[in-house]
Amino acid sequence: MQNIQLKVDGMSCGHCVSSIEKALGTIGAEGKVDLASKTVTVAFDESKISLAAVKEAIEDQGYDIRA
Ligand SMILES: [Cu+2]
Repeated sequence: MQNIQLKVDGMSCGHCVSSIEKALGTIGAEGKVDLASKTVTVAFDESKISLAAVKEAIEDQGYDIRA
């Protein structure tokens, strides 16, 4: 398991939290959103899921990844 933290712009409420966490769950990753620090912590198996796919899942929901 790989654990990464991404800075994500545009998250503001519980809906954002659930849509991002759900989108990550859909690709088999486990996401945890922290609104206060605007970060998403993602745990995923890098042998099955690429970092690009993780980022894409978040961006597809309409959010911008800063780092
Ligand atoms: Cu929201």
